[in-house]
Amino acid sequence: MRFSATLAILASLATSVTAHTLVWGVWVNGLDQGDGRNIYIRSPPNNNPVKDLTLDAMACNVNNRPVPKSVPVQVGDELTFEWYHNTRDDDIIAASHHGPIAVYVAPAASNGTGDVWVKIFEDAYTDSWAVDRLIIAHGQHSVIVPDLPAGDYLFRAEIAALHEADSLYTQNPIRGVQMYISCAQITVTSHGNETLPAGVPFPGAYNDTTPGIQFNIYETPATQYVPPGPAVWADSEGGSVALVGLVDPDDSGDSD
Ligand SMILES: *[C@@H]1O[C@H](CO)[C@@H](O)[C@H](O)[C@H]1NC(C)=O
Ligand SMILES: *[C@@H]1O[C@H](CO)[C@@H](O)[C@H](O)[C@H]1NC(C)=O
Ligand SMILES: *[C@@H]1O[C@H](CO)[C@@H](O)[C@H](O)[C@H]1NC(C)=O
Ligand SMILES: [Cu+2]
Repeated sequence: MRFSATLAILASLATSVTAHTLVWGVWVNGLDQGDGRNIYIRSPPNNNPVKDLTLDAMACNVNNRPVPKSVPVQVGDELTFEWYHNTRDDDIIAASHHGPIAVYVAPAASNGTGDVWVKIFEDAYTDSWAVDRLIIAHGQHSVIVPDLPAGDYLFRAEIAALHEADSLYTQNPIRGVQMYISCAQITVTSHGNETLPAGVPFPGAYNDTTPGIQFNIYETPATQYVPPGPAVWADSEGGSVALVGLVDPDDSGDSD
């Protein structure tokens, strides 16, 4: 047991340098919305994780600035994020990077600053880790657009990779949970009737003592894992970690 746990840790170390992930774009109701990088995704310059939980990058990664477009959706639409590793529709993320996936939403006017982030989706472990199923799903996971007032929003997808989360970054900066964060600019064009409640701040919502930040996936049963952050907003409409559409091979050769 101890021996295999050590092997697993070594394996995770061997792959952790390169096998990161980032978002290529989104789909709406199963329709590919095209390459979103630096267009409607506030893309970081590379696929590295955020590990210091106190950084501004906890909101929308390291390159949080307005990008030219915003993807129109209506309340009830299925909005799908598509992650990739180096090239679209590749191995997505290292298989070692087990962990939960969450989606938050905030008004775009906030720029992600303040108590604005409302959790609308969470999937941690159900028979397997959400990330394991993300790999099978070609990097795709979805939310149903909640009943929001018309307007501009940031939809923030978050993967917490736990392969080195037995340590805290503040105690050992070469280890610690790896946060993969991507903000998409989304415009809700229909007129919902709910009011978005107050949310949590990023940075701020997660710290070293937040449940789910320090966790040893090699020794503690995954069923005991509690993902970080607030409860999912009661008026959210759910989502899934599942394939919604196969990438057209003509569009998949693009690398970054
Ligand atoms: C948005 O927030 C980022 C930090 O996450 C900051 O660097 C940037 O200047 C802000 N932009 C605006 C327009 O407030
Ligand atoms: C909001 O309420 C109006 C009036 O009751 C209704 O027509 C509309 O369908 C509602 N919008 C949604 C998204 O439920
Ligand atoms: C850390 O986060 C938890 C919520 O997970 C919060 O209750 C606690 O006050 C935070 N601690 C600090 C020092 O901010
Ligand atoms: Cu990685």
